[in-house]
Amino acid sequence: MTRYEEARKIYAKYGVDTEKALARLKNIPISVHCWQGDDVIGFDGSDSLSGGIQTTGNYPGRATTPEELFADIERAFSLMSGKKRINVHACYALLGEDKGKVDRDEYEYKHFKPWVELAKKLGMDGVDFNPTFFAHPKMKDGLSLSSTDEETRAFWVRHGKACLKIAAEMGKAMGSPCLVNIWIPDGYKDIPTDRLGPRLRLKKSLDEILEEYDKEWVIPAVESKVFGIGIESYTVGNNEFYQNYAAKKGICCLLDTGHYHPTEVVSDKIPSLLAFYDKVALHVSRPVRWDSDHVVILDDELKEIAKEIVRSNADDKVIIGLDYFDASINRLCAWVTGVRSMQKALLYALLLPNEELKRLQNENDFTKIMYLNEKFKLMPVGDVWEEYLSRQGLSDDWYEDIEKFEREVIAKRK
Ligand code: RNT
Ligand code: ZN
Repeated sequence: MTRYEEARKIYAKYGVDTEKALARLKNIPISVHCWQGDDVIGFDGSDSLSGGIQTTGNYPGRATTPEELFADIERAFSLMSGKKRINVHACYALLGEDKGKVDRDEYEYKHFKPWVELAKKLGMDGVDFNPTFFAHPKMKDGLSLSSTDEETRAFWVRHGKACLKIAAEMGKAMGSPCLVNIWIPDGYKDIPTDRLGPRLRLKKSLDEILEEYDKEWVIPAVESKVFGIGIESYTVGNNEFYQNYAAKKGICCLLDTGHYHPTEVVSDKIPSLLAFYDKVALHVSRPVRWDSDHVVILDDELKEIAKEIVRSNADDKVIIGLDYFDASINRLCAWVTGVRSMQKALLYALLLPNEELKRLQNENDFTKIMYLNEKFKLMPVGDVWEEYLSRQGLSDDWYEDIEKFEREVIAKRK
């Protein structure tokens, strides 16, 4: 008997069907962020990051051209399993001869077509998109959509509108709706004297951006945050602002796991939002003491998030995207580790006796819940994971591939 067959029997004893879990896991898409590959720099002219977010580390071989980033993505994706999407930021426009001539408010689908072609070539499920409201000279005093300067505000509104148009084309081309996530860094380093004004300006800007968009192919979302580096005292787009905005507007909330207070968890927010929203989007990240965007690993909170998705039967409702950027280690390894960790967490959750656990809660039997929870921590989930990978021609021994790519490609970069 193989290890998988043995594991299957062990799980079956508790009424857990491993085959069902494997089939479900394969169909849960993960949107992989393009920005882990080049430390969030992009191709449209910026050479450093701003907006209160920061990459740390100097690992050699960062992709500095579209060719390099595409090659890295192709190699990294070859080590990832299941359904995947690519999440692209507007600063990753391939401007070609338009470079220096068109600004972010004039970007068009043609500047992103190569991304769609890459997604198709690699058999991806879809493409997601983000306007880039940072690392750009048109940010005025650190503000974009909430700027008091009408010219600045209008520029960023035009950027948002342009992105929604591009996203509609992306969605159509892929035959899968495109999530467009709006995150802005706007805020103040020190205590503001007007907290309402900037929020009203942001609301007005969002209304203008969302005036018109393709409802069939675009899913707009808004991402809140507590603070950024250098923007510690006040964030215009905080949680209350965006959650109310999204509810009133009938759009989606995006929860970034690094964007809440340290003891607050996103796992508990998912079912609360599902009670009101058709869809909830995630940026799965790993905050270490702050919104540090460490690589996602299989930790307790990731498992809790996965449990909420699985137990709410929200495979199609929770849009899982990753958002981290570690510049201190091999960037491909970072990518693959995050995707695999998310999937391992989902598999772990799928292999729990969820129906029984729910029944026990309703019967107030927390003694048995504790017993089962602890028991299932050491069940042979690893053997089921290996089976999942091997059915897709992959294995859990993938480090050599990374070493090979490091030797043959990364080490040769200037
Ligand atoms: C920043 C937000 C935002 C960015 C990306 C690059 O704190 O998490 O989502 O990380 O858009
Ligand atoms: Zn995020």
